[in-house]
Parts: sequence; C-alpha cells; structure tokens
Amino acid sequence: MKLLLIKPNIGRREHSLYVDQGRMEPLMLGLLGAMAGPNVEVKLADDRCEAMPYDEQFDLVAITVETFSARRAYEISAEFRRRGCKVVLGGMHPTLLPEEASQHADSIVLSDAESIWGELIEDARRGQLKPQYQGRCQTRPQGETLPRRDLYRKKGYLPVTLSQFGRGCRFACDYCAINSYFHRQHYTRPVADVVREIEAQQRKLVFFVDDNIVATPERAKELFRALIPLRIRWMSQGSVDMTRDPELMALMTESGCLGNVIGFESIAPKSLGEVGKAVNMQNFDQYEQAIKTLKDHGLMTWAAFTVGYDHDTPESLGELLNFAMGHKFTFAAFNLLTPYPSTGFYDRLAAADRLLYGGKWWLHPDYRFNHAAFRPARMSADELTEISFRMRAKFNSPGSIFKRFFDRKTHLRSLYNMIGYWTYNPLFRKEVFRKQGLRLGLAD
Ligand code: B12
Ligand code: SF4
Repeated sequence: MKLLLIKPNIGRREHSLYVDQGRMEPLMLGLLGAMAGPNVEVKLADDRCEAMPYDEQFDLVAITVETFSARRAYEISAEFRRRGCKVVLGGMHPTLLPEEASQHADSIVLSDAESIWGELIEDARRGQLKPQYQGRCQTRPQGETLPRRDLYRKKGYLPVTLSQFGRGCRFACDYCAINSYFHRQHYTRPVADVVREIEAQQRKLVFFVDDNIVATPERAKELFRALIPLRIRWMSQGSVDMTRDPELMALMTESGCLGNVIGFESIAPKSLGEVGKAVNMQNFDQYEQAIKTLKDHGLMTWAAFTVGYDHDTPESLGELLNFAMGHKFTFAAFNLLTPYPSTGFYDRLAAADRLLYGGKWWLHPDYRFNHAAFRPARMSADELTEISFRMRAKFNSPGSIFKRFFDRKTHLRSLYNMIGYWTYNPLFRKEVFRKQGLRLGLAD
C-alpha cells in the first residue's frame, strides 16, 4: 500500500515556487508515517518547498490541515481525487469544522489520530474508508511511537529536531483554538518516552512544540530534571506565569533551555481582560518583573504580541512596539488577532456582525495572509493590517536587529547565543516581507 503524507503551504504561486525558508519538520506527518506500520510505503510531500506528486498513484493521500492552510489543502485534495486517489484530512481545522472539511475529502479524522489511525489504514487497504473517524486525545500522547524522521531527509528543514512533551493547555484565552480542540486539558507524555525519543536521534537542538510546556508545572519540572543529563539545548512555548516559580526557572535553564515563545499579547490590562488572558494578569506590572527574571536566567525570548484589541489605537500600538524594542527581545511576533473558527473570539465578533469576508476568511479568494479579518473598534481593518505590518517590519529592521543585539544577559552571553541571534534574525526578517499579503491557496 502506498501512502502520501502532505503538509500544505499557506499559499502557493503556480509559476514561482514560494519557499518557506524557515520551514521545520512536520512532526504530525512523521508520526502518522511511523504509525502506518511497516507494510506501508510512505512518502512525504511538503508544499512549502516542493511540487506535489500529482502524477503518481497512491492508495491514500493524508493531508494535515490548519485553518490558514485549509484553502490550499482543499485544492490539493481536489487534484488527487480527480486522479482517483482517496484523500483523508485531519488536524486542527477538520476537527473544528468537520462539515466543511468533509466536503473536500473522502474521509476526515477528528481529534488526535493515535487511537484510530491503524484502523483507518486497514480500511483504506481494503478500499472501505469510512467518511469520518472519531479520534481522541489520549493520556499518553504518541504512545510508544517514534516519528519517522527519515521522511524529513533532503527537504531542507531547519537543523532542529521537533518533539513534544505535552498537548493542550489548561488556560482559556478566548482567541486560541487550543481550548476548542483540547477542552482545557493538558496531556503530557511519560518523561521516559521523551528521553528515549531524544536519545534515538542525533541532534542536540530540540524544539518542543508544546502549546504550553509549563501548563502543569510539576510535570514540567520532572521533564527538565530528566533532560539535564542529555546535555541538549532546547526551546519551546510557555505561559509567562513560569517566571513566578523559581524552581521551575532554575531547572529550565539547567536542562538547556535557550528561550521560549511567550504570549505577552498586550501591555494593556484592558485588552488582556477582553480575551480572558487571565494567566498574564496576576500582579500586572507591565511584565517588568517577568522580563527581568527571564533575562536573569539568560533566556532568549520570542515575545508574541497580538494586535487588534478593542482598546488598541495607532498610538497604543506605537507604545507596544517601543516596549518590545526597548526590552530587546530576541524575536517578536505582532500577530493580528484572528477569528479562528470555534473560538470564543470568533463567536463574539460574529454576534456583533464584525467579521469580514463573509465570516470565512480562510476560504475567501480575496483574503490575504496577515490581513485583518474583522472590523476593529478604533481603526479600519486596512489601517490595522498596515500598522501591524509596519510593526513587524520595524522590529525586524536592520537597525533594530543591530540595537537589540547588545543585551549582555542574553545575546552577548555566549558565542552560541550570538550565532543563533545573527542566524535567525535576518531569516525571520525575510519571512516578514515574503509572507505579508500572501494569497491563501494557489495564485497565478
Ligand atoms: C509547532 C507549531 C508551529 C511551528 C511550525 C512547525 C513546523 N513543523 O513547521 C511554527 C512556530 C513555525 C508555527 C507557525 C504558525 N502557526 Co503554529 N503551531 C504549532 C503547534 C504549537 C504545534 C503543531 C505540532 O507540530 N503539533 C504536534 C503534532 C504531533 O500534533 P498535531 O499537529 O495536533 O497532530 C495530531 C492531530 O491533530 C492529528 N492530525 C494532524 N494532522 C493530521 C492529518 C491527518 C490526515 C490525520 C489523520 C490526523 C492528523 O494527528 C496528530 C497526532 O495525534 C500548533 C498547536 C497545535 N497543538 O496544533 C500551532 C498552531 C497549529 N499554529 C497556529 C498558527 C495560527 C500559526 C501561525 C499562522 C502563526 C502566525 N500568525 O504566524 C504560523 C503559520 C505558519 C506557517 N505555515 O507559515 C494555530 C493554528 C490555528 C488553527 N485554527 O489552525 C495553532 C493551532 C496554535 C494555536 N494556539 O491556535 N506553528
Ligand atoms: S496560554 Fe497560550 S496555549 Fe494556553 S489557552 Fe492561552 S493562548 Fe492558548
């Protein structure tokens, strides 16, 4: 049996291949490849860097779908189905919008795949694929499976190994799709499983793609203790409350953490309140203490901000940019608040009739990546799009990259940090311009 696994891009230009230079290994496809078993011939096609093998025949084509790649995923699915291949869709978007996804595939998988993937593969082998499979989040995510990392060879991925300790998060920020998918539960793997996985691969640099690696602090501490003897360097994503737990912070650094993506989101408590970002609001001091703690531990922070709150104005966004530059964060994202389906934020905007693009921006031919998909309260959608783009452009300007470099506690702390800083800042700068305004799906 021949199985093709696909990672769709956000958008794609037919005649000039858009290559995402910051692309990383698609972990879910490595797992699906491994869980398919030894009797299945598996191929991986990554739309971010290569052409789709439409002319080859496969018994099953499996596509992972996030909301921003849904339009492109549906196009790819249609091409394969036209050629007689069966297509299954899974991941965040089909789980949150099954009726829509079903219209574009022979079969869809809801929730995590571990519990049903074997059955689905057997059904596909017999030509008896069911229209829908209900998976579930398991208390031992991933089970004993080690991802098929051989599938990643020669794809030009960044030289970092992706792995995962936990899935989900216990907080309830209302714009975040994680809530809707995991229902505020946090599922962690046994620490021994993670250690075995890291030992089974060669690299010493690991990105834990957890939604919030510190969501259950005691479990995180167990993991960090076990990582210390492995002498790896790692990064992940975590909520800012980590900085209030000295033991957690000490273990984190001792185990080789270089830094985390941290969702600061806004420096205005009113905005944090608007989206239920309770985890950021305790003893709110504009993050001064939290940032000091992060720097004292030498952590290089990727500060994630969101813009488009009802209280945001062009002036307040200017202050936010100054805040980010002033604190010399290693990287920062200024993402537009985006109404992802099945989130509280989406429902609120829909009820107030503030959604643009007929409410389904992810399918709309005119929608562009990083454009506002709703009517902001205090400026126009175009103005918000423009301001957020300028914030990204300014934060990533050569002058800003140069100035931010001079931070003794983080970037200047070691040669390794310096090299990391100068390798990734120019790369991310390029991506700011390349991705801005990218049409979703195929363009001429
Ligand atoms: C790692 C990550 C990234 C990495 C990408 C790494 C890579 N490989 O390229 C980086 C940091 C680059 C990134 C960027 C972005 N990301 Co991101 N990312 C994630 C994260 C944290 C983990 C994904 C992952 O690898 N999980 C591990 C695998 C094993 O789990 P899984 O994907 O859930 O797969 C399981 C099931 O879903 C299912 N499954 C998945 N696919 C399929 C397919 C089939 C056929 C089947 C049967 C089953 C199946 O089976 C798997 C095993 O059970 C997710 C959060 C999440 N929990 O999904 C956000 C997430 C996917 N990202 C999100 C967003 C918004 C973005 C950005 C758009 C942010 C931005 N504004 O720039 C960008 C866009 C990236 C791009 N394409 O250009 C959102 C998407 C929301 C949505 N509704 O789609 C998520 C869900 C985060 C969130 N808090 O909401 N991201
Ligand atoms: S803390 Fe992060 S992962 Fe958790 S619900 Fe909020 S935004 Fe989502």
